[in-house]
Amino acid sequence: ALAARFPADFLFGTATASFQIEGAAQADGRKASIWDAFSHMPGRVKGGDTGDVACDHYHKLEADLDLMTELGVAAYRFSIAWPRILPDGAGAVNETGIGFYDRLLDGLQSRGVKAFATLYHWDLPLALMGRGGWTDRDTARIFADYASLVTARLGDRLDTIVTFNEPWCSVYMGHLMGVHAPGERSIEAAMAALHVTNLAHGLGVQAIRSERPELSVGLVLNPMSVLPASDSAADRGAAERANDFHNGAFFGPVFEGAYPSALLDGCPDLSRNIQPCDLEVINQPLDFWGLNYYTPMRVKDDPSSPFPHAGSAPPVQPEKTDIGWEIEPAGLSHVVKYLYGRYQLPEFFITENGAADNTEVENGAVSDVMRVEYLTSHLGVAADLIAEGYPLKGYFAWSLMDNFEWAEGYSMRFGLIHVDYETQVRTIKQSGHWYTSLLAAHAA
Ligand code: GCO
Repeated sequence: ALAARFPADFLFGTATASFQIEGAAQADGRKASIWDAFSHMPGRVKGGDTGDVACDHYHKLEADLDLMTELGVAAYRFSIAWPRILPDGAGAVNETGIGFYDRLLDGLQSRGVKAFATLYHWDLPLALMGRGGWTDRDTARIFADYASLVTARLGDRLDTIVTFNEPWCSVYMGHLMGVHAPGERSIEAAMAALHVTNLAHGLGVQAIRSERPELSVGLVLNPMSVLPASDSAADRGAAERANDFHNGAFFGPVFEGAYPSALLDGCPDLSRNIQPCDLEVINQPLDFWGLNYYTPMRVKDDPSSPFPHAGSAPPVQPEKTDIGWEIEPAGLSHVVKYLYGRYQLPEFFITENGAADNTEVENGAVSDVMRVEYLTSHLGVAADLIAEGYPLKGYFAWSLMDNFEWAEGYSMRFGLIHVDYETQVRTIKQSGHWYTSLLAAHAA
């Protein structure tokens, strides 16, 4: 059975992010983040959806914690809304905002659920955007102050802390592709944001460690599982460059203290952001890292496009999730093997994995069979990786409940629990019940 393939101390959990679930956008002193601003701009988010109410988790905290108990998860991965506790990004602390996370952590502790916190899951205080946001070097220092504050005030009840969630998305989707906040489309901005984000990670780790040296610190990345469209030398070259651009841009500085030379050559805007000693700061030893995996990236050589000169190639597997992403569990083992072959990495958790399956409630139940199959096949690969000796310590299903799926708004449902956005009624889906049985079998 699947459950028996995971060691006794393997952690099973679920994950969420503040902006995607909390709502209460103006409650108790919270101010706007770049995602509040972006989602309120016409045409940015499908259906004009915003995070104003989301799952109203801010007001439904206790009931949502009880749902975690009902699911039987051993760990919960969530993020802290920076603009809730430091509404202007820096300066005055909003005690009511901290109070929310106090209640969350106390609630997890009393239920025996481990707390995995992320400092930054994309909700930059809007006040900091006025100074350039992630393209402004000062933001890295300000982030470190925020990291110190959280560690000092909440760190005693955290099992782990993570600086950034998927900086690939906040850097490239936010500054190069323009589909996420702040919606910029510029390689110059993206290269500045890349370096400032990496620097903020390094300064953040230092700040956390000086506040609470015993706290386990990590970084959550969404490395691309880059698969060449063919075996030709040209497509394999494209895959290598795509690895440098999408993965090396983060793994290089964080784990080796250097950007890939092909990236420095291919994106000359990067170098001018780098100051002496930055790479030493970025290259902090980490206790663990988190891997988010959904789908592979297939590439073919495309000399006419900008660096990394890699065009996207069509999917190979016929099945897709409702968001249109190819279902390819082998991509998970591919990326893990590639990364552990290429870098010196500490132990890791799968911090996100899941499927958009928009099955609705019918007669009080949600038969999300595709999600169950998706989770089963990917957990099978996770178990194979453990059997092969990779240091995988836990798995977090994305997501605890349906939520604000960024540019897709509420149209894409990733939850183990269904949310009716009209009534805020929660219904545990078939996948949720399936996860509960898996966890029970594992505990036994
Ligand atoms: C993340 C993710 C989540 C998404 C999930 C499905 O990057 O951590 O973007 O916030 O909801 O990946 O797309």
